[in-house]
Amino acid sequence: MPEFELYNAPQSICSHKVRFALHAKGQDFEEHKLDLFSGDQLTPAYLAINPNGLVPTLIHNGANIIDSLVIVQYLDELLPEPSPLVPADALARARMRSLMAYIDEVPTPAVRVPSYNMAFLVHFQSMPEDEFLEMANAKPLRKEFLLNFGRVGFPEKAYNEALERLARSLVRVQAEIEKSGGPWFLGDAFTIADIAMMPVIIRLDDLNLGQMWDDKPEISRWLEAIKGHPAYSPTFYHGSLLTEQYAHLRA
Ligand SMILES: N[C@@H](CCC(=O)N[C@@H](CS)C(=O)NCC(=O)O)C(=O)O
Repeated sequence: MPEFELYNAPQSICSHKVRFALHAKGQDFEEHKLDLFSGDQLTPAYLAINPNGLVPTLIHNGANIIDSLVIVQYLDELLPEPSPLVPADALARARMRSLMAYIDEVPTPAVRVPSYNMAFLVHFQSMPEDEFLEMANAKPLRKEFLLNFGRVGFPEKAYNEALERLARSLVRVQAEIEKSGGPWFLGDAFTIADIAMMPVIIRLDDLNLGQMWDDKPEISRWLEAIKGHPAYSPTFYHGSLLTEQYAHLRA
């Protein structure tokens, strides 16, 4: 049995965080890819290791750990050297965690709205109503989210609100980089706060919304630094970006 197994999905933003952390740690793992549109995350066998019915789940020596940022923190506690992902100073650690909490509360849920409307809608549009309701009702955490999405997409008001929240998040992280002097959110040290925001910015870029930070060179530089990190390429293997699957996004 491999020491680490990761149940995840190639395009899932939460999976990106864990894959990035595993690669940043130089840790081998066996990857299991779930098809989230076929409901692989809702089978009894998967719910037994992740009762939230979401990816990712890390299995370490047979024990399951769920929730992406919990997993990343677990990996860092287990494998702190040579490149710890948390600052040594307690105050800096608190600042990192405040930022992680903000990212988990504001931009991470918000980016799901354009993702679903612009890319994932095609999976649901042609689904018969009873099949759609059955899938939505089976979701332990995302039932209401999917029902609100329907098979037609989130309404314009919800879409605009999500983009507005994302725009405010960009202002917030730009301010963090300015305050710390960069290149990372907390200055010289690359931390879990950077990993938390990384898939949100990559997703916006992937959805052709990169113009949202045209006036924020700090974010462009941060994104270039992320793309230059050795963990980036193995994390974003072919098929991890939406533009690699959905031709209409490549326009
Ligand atoms: N807080 C969780 C959220 C996980 C999550 O939302 N995963 C999404 C993919 S990014 C998922 O599994 N979606 C499947 C579904 O909605 O049924 C984490 O960070 O791991």
